[in-house]
Amino acid sequence: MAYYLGIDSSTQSLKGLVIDPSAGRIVGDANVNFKADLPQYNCPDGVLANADPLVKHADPLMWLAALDLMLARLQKSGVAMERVAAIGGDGQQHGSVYLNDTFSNALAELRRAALLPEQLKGTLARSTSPIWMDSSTSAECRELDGQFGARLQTDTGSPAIERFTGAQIRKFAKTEPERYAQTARIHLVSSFLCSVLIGEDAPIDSGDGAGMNLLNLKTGTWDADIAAFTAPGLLAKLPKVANGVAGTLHPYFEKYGLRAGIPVAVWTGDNPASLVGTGAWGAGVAVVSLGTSDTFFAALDTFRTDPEGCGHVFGNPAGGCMSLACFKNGSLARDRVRKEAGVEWAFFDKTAFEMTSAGNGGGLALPWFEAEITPPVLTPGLRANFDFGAATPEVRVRAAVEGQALALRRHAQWIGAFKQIRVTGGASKSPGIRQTLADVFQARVESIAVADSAALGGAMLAAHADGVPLEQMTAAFSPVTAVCEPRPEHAAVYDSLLPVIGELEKAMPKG
Ligand code: XUL
Repeated sequence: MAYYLGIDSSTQSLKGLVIDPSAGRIVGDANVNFKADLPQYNCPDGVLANADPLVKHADPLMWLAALDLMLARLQKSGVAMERVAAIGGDGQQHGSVYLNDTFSNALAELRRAALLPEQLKGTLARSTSPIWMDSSTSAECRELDGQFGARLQTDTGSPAIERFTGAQIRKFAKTEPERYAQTARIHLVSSFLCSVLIGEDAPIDSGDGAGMNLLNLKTGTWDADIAAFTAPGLLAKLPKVANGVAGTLHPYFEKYGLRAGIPVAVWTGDNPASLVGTGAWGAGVAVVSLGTSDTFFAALDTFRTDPEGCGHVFGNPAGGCMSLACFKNGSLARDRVRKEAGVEWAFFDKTAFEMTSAGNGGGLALPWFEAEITPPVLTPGLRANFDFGAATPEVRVRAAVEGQALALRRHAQWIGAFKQIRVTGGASKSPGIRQTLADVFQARVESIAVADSAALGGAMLAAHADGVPLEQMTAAFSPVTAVCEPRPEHAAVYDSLLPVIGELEKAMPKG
């Protein structure tokens, strides 16, 4: 029966996952890690080195190289590529790619004999892409706020935010006007890679498009006034907004055994794709995704925005809207705490939590090694209400894990109170982290079988565009495989620590 391929282009890697919905089986996957597999692009954690800690760019050619390599690996693994009936996918949100007027022709003329980076190198109007980790656009955000005030949040779902594409485009147009003028098309990471697959400009979907401060969620289309103020002539440089099918697969990809002409679904952002892949696309279940960024998201029954201005509203690929709170200091911060404490991951799974007690005697930490997004804090540095450096490894680990969980709870309050939370992403494999989330939120924390819920969501959206019901795939691919029940005896200690984490967010780093 028909197979469907989902591709997830995330911060540190690019993955592919093939599903067979009629059998309810995952039939193949392949992964390209930027650090291990593509060191020549100098983006080991998905980011180019920069003297300014607020500037975070990546090389878009690396994403193309990863697409070639992932498809070659998938074919080599023995998956029946000719059975793939449609492709879907997602990209890390907010990142943008700047193309000149040769992009359309170069896409149409892709030759099987050469690889994507060498064929598309000349189409870049800007050699690097700002990504979601960038916080260098505060001046542009204040200008957008000054011009549009509260309308920015009520119409686009978010106030002006540093990593959002609108502020990034404005900074580029202001600081490099010539290269901006040479830019004929601006794509998101998602729509860029989707364009390459179909050999023509692909649309942007309402899930990822809402991460730009440019899409009016009330009209479902670009907001002409905001676009005009953001940068000169911007509206003409943006692709269409659409959900559903983007186009059909370009013959270039026959070299990987795929059939040219199969439908390619409009790509979305990694969080909206994950909402689908975790089976949380209907109201009532929240998701905590513990990846390079930590995110908390859920489908929204009614459109509402975060009164504190930190959270976002995006389009839900299954219809309606979704909410999201995003924390920059996720897996890279946990890894640094682990390394500095000199422990293995097993310590996060169990040991640290056996050696300490819930609430850590009041000792909390926020491992903000990078400028934080939620709340927006531009001065990096670990915050703690005790002498973190002098503490034992188990106290440090619990302080950071509880600090991150309390911050998630604090900034998810506007989204709703959930009794059921589904977890995904690398760190969700840790029983210690899952139990902490269950106790802090006093909610049942559920794991699902597939770790890469974003790629799964991409594959499900491809199958959905081909007529397969989402309900059928959710039952088959997102069953709950493990549960952590909340322990009511710990509710009071975490309730009392919620204001403490709020105070810690306002503190300056020590040392
Ligand atoms: C969401 C966000 C991050 C990226 C990570 O707003 O910035 O979660 O999507 O890939």
